[in-house]
Amino acid sequence: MSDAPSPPAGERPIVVAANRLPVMRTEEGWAPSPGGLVRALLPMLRATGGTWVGWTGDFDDAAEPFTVDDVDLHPVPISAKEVELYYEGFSNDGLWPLYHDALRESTYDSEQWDAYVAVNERFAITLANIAPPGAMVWIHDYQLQLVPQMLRKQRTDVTIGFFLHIPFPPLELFSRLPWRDEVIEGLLGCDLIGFQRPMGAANFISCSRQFLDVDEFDRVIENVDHRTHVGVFPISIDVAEVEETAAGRATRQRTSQIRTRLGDPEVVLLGVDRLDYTKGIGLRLRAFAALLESGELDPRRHVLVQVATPTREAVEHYQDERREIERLVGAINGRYSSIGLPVVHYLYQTLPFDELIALYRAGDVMLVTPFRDGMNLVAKEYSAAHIDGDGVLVLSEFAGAADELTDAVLVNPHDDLALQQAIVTAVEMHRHERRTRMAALRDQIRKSDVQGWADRFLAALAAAGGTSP
Ligand code: ADQ
Repeated sequence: MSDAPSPPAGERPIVVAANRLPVMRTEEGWAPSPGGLVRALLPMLRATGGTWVGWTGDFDDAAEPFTVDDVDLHPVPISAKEVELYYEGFSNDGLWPLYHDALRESTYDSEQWDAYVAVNERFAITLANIAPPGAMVWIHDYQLQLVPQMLRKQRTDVTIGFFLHIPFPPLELFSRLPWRDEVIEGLLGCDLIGFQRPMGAANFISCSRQFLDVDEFDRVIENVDHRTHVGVFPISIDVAEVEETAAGRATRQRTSQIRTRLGDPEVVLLGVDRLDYTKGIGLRLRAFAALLESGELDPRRHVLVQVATPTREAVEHYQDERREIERLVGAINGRYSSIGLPVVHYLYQTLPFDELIALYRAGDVMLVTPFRDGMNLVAKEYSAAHIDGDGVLVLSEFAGAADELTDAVLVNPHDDLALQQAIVTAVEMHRHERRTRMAALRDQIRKSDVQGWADRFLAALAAAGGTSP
């Protein structure tokens, strides 16, 4: 415990906590994981001498702190049993479906909850032990919602921020959670909580009022002796990195090679998602099949590439979803493909970043049709990759990205006829309209990249710290 005075904001050390450390094992040792979040936060940690706290991904890994690219990493050990109960169980089979419109039934299990509490406590203890005096601690996502209050009880000198990457559900759904009071109380240990959309912030405020009877005015919650600011910070991507990769010669060559391998179709439709039931992959396949059946799409002119990243394979809802998607792909190909020319190209794989960007460039129409999504970075990456100024984005209204990307073809994915119509609109869109819309999408994305997002969050966090009575 430290009572040392806080250094001024801007010079304050930052400690990030997330379920996973931002690194992966390679043959040469540890390397930074791909992704905009890691690229945005690592330079900041390097500059402030900060630390990232998280799990290495190996069971029971009680490794000593280590350094990658001059950033200090502090492992939190998690056992195989805890991964099953805290991560696959409570986080991904309890909270994940509940926070995504209860699209699947949640498991509420007290043994899983106990593991969630235990792992959150371990993170809080680690943070309390290592955070320098007056540090800003930035905790990420639904796996760690209890950490803020647990940490505040041990360290009053640090400023605590939390960002929820997924939606926060409405009161009617959140009320189902047997440990709803504990989760709200956990989060109210923060000085600042950030959400992707205004809706998430509003839902959290109404749940806090309902279950903890707190006062709130102008997105500031008063809870006994502490003030929590609530804000909206839509996350973004590393625009420059996507644009540079998209402009590279290797990418251009790969893009034209991909189109040739697909049989030089007139229109390449594309889907890129983790294989998650929230992403609406099945829905999209059914809409594509219906349009082939009605003749509005032609298998010789229109092909669909669907990349589905393996994810959470130990969770039953994910196994069911994979079976259903693979059954649909098989059925569509069986009916509409010809020898050597499948109409759906399905990859159940994690791809290198360059390959993903080449695919984005090869896609004339990008289908992003989640039932519910915190933001959806694929929609932003696709638009940023289209440096040629062409391409059409079909985007679900239920993705956070729809608040900003209003020049996409927006669609309610629950309405199957509307989804089919949106696909036809995208495929038939006149070149002039395509280019106008894509220019507007790209302007919008350039205005707020992931570095700006992190800067805005940290500035708001610094301002929120010390405002409690
Ligand atoms: P996710 O649900 O994982 O993220 P998304 O925002 O689309 O969804 O991010 C996926 C990332 O994985 C993208 O950067 C994409 O490039 C990458 N990716 C997808 N498929 C891939 C593949 N086959 N190979 C390699 N990379 C692949 C959660 C929330 C989102 C929120 C983000 C960030 O669910 O709503 O936008 O966090 O806050």
